[in-house]
Amino acid sequence: MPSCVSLLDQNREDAVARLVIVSNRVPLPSERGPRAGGLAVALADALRPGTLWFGWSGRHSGTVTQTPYVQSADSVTYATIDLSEHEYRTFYVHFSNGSLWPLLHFRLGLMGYRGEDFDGYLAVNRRFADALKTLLRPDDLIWVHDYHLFPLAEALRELGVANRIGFFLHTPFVPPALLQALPRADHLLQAMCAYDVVGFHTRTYRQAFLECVTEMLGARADHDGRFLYRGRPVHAIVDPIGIDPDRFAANAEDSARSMEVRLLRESLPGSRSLAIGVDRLDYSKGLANRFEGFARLLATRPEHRRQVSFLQVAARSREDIGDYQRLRRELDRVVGDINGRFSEFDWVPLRYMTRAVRRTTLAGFFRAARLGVVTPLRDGMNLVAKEYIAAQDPVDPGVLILSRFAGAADELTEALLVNPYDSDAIADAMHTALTMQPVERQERWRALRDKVWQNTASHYCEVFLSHLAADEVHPHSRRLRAV
Ligand code: ADQ
Repeated sequence: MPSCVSLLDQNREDAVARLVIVSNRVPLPSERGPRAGGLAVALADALRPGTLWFGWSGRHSGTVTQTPYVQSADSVTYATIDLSEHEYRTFYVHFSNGSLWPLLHFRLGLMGYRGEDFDGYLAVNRRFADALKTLLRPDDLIWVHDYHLFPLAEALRELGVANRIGFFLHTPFVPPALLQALPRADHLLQAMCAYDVVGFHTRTYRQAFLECVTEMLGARADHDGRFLYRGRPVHAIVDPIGIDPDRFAANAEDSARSMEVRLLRESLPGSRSLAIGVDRLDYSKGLANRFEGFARLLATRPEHRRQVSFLQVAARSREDIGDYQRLRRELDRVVGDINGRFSEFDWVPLRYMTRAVRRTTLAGFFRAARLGVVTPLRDGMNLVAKEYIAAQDPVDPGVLILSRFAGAADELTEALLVNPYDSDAIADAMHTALTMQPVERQERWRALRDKVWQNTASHYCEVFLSHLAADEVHPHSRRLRAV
């Protein structure tokens, strides 16, 4: 499979186009330790030498400078800027994570909105554009990631940047009835039309975007997701993200011999099975509902008591945000209730850790688990589902329980699909998984394995960049109805 960079070489006749990745947070090489976050993980798998990665450093303070701070590692250049305290609050805490994140996960009840935060969001996008422009070359291909940066292309275009700019949304996209609940949503939607390519994980999200574009902006797309807005062609594509399954599978096999995995196995005496959940600590991940489902299993099918232990690894995230602090307190309470109710002196049903774990160790944990429980209430894709499949032992694979509201459910149809709001359904799926015969486990796993090895991180990258590099003079653009 060609790397991102070699692919760019093939598609550009003139010169080697440099790839410029822009995301809110930049995973700086100087930051050690495990990362919990799908974007960082997926792009790290696909990153190649020569790339420039630009974004926020993660620092926020009273004094900020406009000149990006530049560092390099493994032939990749990382350029970052700091945010002021005010920018951090308005752009990151309030608008990106207090308005857009809940909205895009269908949680209108959690969506806050203040005009000053929206203004702060636009201002930071303009500042990103100003700083990035100083680093750009005319033939760079610019690939922007996620909801923090919807207006970045518009800000770059205002500065005269004519490069090809693509955008990929890692969350779901919502239909017009929901999007319109956000004040000034039409401004955001118009800004998205300043990109040349706009990518989504699933057909459903792309369809929702195109419906918004039609209903709110009056533009009509062709069957391939192409439309014209104010004279500019835009191409909405479907490009499901994946992982590097070979590497993850190798990690899982290696780490099966590690101290951590040995200790984990030793903590499961006799025939006791392990169920595992691994998530960022986020209300979209449905952790309380998942734990209720496990409690229903223990309550309604007592034969599983002492026979299964649930390990939940929930890396703390966005701790400055009130909704996340409340979630943490709620989960502490739910876990305490369940363990108080069902524990025996030599068995604790639910083990709950709120920190990140090294990826290699996680891979070994996944391999040791008979059940992978991935039940978000909404999720753009969910890479943990794919990692769990990649980590399994082909001879004795475990069973994936997957929310039908994760983007991954579109592909991974041989998993046990559940409604994550239904604790009885989760309990039933756990029972089915715990009693499933090896032949059925193998059949399901083989089908899932093929899919995980098909849509990998490099394939995702290759598809997106081939559209970004090659769409330029697509014949369809000329036939589209102008708006
Ligand atoms: P996330 O919401 O961060 O990503 P996800 O896709 O599950 O969700 O990726 C999480 C990544 O972080 C996985 O690689 C996982 O192994 C790792 N991780 C999670 N918890 C961890 C822990 N405790 N310790 C160590 N590592 C941990 C967003 C969207 C998703 C979308 C991705 C990629 O919300 O829907 O799949 O981007 O597009």
